[in-house]
Amino acid sequence: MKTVVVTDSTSYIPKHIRENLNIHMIPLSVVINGETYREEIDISASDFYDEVRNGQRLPTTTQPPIGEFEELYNELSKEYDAIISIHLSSGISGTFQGAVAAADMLEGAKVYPYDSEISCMAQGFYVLAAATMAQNGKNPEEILARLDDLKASMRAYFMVDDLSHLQRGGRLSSAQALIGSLLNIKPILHFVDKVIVPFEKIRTRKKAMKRIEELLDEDARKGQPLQATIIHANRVEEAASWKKELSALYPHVDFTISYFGPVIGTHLGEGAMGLCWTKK
Ligand code: MYR
Repeated sequence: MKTVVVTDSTSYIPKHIRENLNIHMIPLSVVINGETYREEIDISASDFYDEVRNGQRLPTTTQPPIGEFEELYNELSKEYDAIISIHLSSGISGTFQGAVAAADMLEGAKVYPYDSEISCMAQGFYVLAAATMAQNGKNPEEILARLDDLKASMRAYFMVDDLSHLQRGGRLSSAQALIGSLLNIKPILHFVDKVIVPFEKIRTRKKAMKRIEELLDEDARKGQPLQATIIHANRVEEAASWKKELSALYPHVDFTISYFGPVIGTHLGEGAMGLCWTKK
């Protein structure tokens, strides 16, 4: 049984890693001043933040057309028996539904669409695990079981500098009144049942980061080896210094730095910062 892994651009896995692990990527796009850019292909994260910082019109995002899934699945079905297709949460994008629709139409290989129920490098952890297992000849059932196992211990908390991006894009699942009460503070956000909800109201960015550290501490102190990623929206230095601090405190946690690319950055805004972890 030959298995291959597909994901979308919002897992933000660097190209050389995708190539090494034979991960196929379908891009979502951002629309800036009427121009459509496929992220990770036509526009980089830093160019995106530069472009929109001074732009007149705010960007929007689009999911990949179903035809792109069909085309890629058809191509892969010539060589592989099974395709595991891992996508950002179906509660925030129609991308997963696109994968499901294209999978239903495919003849030949069997497609297993997998709803990560999250996005960014947290989703990337699933993709990397699945691709490594596929390369080692594991079958789809074993791979999906491992993904569910990782999902059970996945934690992801993030904060934004300016909540109006999430509000404008309609991706914050809360009553309007609650959103109003959050606008002048730095709430910690997380995913519950595939959608983004406030986790705790915190007044300042520094306190929010400390609180996220406490949440990591609760899991890290159990001693189990963890993999963690700091995700930033154009805050390279702040992310690096947070990583240094956390790595010294938790030597048994494997920390990496990742980023909120153009599509997710459209909804979170520049300056967003997050920390995700799961068992290894
Ligand atoms: C689309 O147009 O289909 C894409 C919509 C993307 C919405 C993104 C909302 C923010 C997600 C934050 C992820 C944080 C992960 C740790």
